[in-house]
Amino acid sequence: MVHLAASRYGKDNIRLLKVERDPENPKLQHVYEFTITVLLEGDIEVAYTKADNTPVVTTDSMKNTTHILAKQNPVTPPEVFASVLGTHFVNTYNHIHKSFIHIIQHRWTRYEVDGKLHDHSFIRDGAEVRIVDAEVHEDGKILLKSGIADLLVLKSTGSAFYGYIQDEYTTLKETNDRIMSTSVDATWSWKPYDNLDAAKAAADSFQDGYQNARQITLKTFAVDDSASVQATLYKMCEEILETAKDVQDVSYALPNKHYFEIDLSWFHDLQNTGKDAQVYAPQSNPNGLITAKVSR
Ligand code: AZA
Repeated sequence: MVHLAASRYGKDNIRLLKVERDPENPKLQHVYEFTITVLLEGDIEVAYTKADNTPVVTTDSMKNTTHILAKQNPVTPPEVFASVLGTHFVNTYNHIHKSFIHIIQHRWTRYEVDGKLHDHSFIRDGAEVRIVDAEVHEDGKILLKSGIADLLVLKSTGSAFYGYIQDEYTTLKETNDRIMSTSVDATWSWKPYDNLDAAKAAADSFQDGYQNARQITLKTFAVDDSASVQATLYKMCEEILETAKDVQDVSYALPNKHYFEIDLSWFHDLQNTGKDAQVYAPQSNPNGLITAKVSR
């Protein structure tokens, strides 16, 4: 005898771009581009087990709903829009008990023309994205996680790595000066919100939380005299938790993007290692992957 142990369904890769006209200056426009996933949970078992579509909110309707609510509501901060969208599904359909909204916000950064930020022109300055995950329960409770992904950084000095286990498997040389590079994937969880109004009231915290986490990540990466990716990661988490009081925990996943020194001494004794290292070999794989979650 088998049974449906878990089920959740919805629409993935819902894409939208919203233009908002600035209320103070009609010529000034703001743009927000999202890729959204909507998933629903509830009394939907018969759709799987009995071929009965009666309880099915179609995934096409989820896409339509996302577009309509984006037109009717502000879409920033994305934490609030995710909460609005998730709340809609659990409030509209009695048999839907939980909704899960994942938003990826793509970068469109206003750029300068003749020394002045342009009113309606933007540049995609990197692959970095802002992430939001909302889990909305039918009693109104909202669990939110925010994050940054694909933020690629590199420092050319200020990173060491020594003191690790030396045994018969070890070939890695200790170093007190190496290149450090990673693609930052950071997530921070907010304290639970009782309902949509409570999440809306925290809108400024979400914006500040994102700006602070990004700035702390970039600054700590640059200024920390790094003993390891692990040690630098922990300092980032500590500082975010110190700054954002409503954040419960912070997680990072940092791939260690290795750049290896190249020994060129075979060529007329050309010195290119240690203090003389200048030309490095970027490695694609394998790579280290350092992860942690730090809580209060
Ligand atoms: N942490 C680092 O920062 N660098 C490394 C590791 C590690 O665990 N292992 N090899 N290189």
